[in-house]
Amino acid sequence: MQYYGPVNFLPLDIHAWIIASGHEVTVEGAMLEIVPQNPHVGAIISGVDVNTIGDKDFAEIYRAWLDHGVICVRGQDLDMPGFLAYCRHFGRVKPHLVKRTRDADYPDITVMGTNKRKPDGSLDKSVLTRGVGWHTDLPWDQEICKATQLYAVATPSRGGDTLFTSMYVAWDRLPAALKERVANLKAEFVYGGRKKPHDDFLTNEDRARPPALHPVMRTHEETGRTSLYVNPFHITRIAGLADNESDVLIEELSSHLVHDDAVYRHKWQTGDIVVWDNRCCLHSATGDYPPEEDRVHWRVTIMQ
Ligand SMILES: O=C(O)CCC(=O)C(=O)O
Ligand SMILES: [Fe+2]
Repeated sequence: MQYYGPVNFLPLDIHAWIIASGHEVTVEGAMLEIVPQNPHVGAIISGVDVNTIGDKDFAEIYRAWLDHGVICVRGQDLDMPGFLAYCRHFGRVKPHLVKRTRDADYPDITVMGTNKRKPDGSLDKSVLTRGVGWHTDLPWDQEICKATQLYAVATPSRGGDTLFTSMYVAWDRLPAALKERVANLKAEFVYGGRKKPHDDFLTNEDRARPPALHPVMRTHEETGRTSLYVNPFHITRIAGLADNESDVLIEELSSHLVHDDAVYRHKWQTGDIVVWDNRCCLHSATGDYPPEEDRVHWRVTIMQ
């Protein structure tokens, strides 16, 4: 059987029948299928090869990304130049502050999950737990980091998922008094925050960087929506408050960040490209995969 038209416009029962009957579906024209994973955050996209993507398909992907905050484009076969070319559709790429995990030939790409063993053979936990804990990427940079894009090169047999949540939801559900209190406040961020996890990824010079200051309530440059911009991982203090007051407010805000019904858990498949919007989403690696198995991603940072 051949069906000529977009798969996602098929009535559900016909679609199910085509899949169940094992008939090949030939589709001409728009082939993108966008399947939301949660009412607030996350969508999975299939039916596109990003190596040869045209403007129309990219515009649809970009729109879906703004709408869902996080999208996964499934089943991609990329080399590093191809991945970078696709990333540049989203914006300007910037090499990550952590130099020791940059790829030697393509320093705009960070390679995550390799070199898990120290010279003495013991496990380097900082590699396994990189990204564990709710955070946005690069809030410690003065420039706003628009997006992070990960390409799955190797996926473990179990564990190693990534969690995402919406900071639009966190803002919308914040008690009115708290909204009013933080509306004009700014937060200070440094790499690793107060607890300094993963500090050993940095050079001394990087450790000495001054904190970056960003508004706690932010308006998204493209969607116009309001979100909460704090994370317990990288924040050091709320500017202008006494230490104790700042700590209490950080704790209070942190307790309002994650709502279970607004969490998307991404289960990786090799060939997935996942891109998230750091302006309105938090993410956390789960880090719970067998350490003897490979979980490798190429990672690119995209600035506003
Ligand atoms: O490995 C992951 O699941 C996410 C790691 C992370 O936080 C990042 O790449 O920014
Ligand atoms: Fe991250």
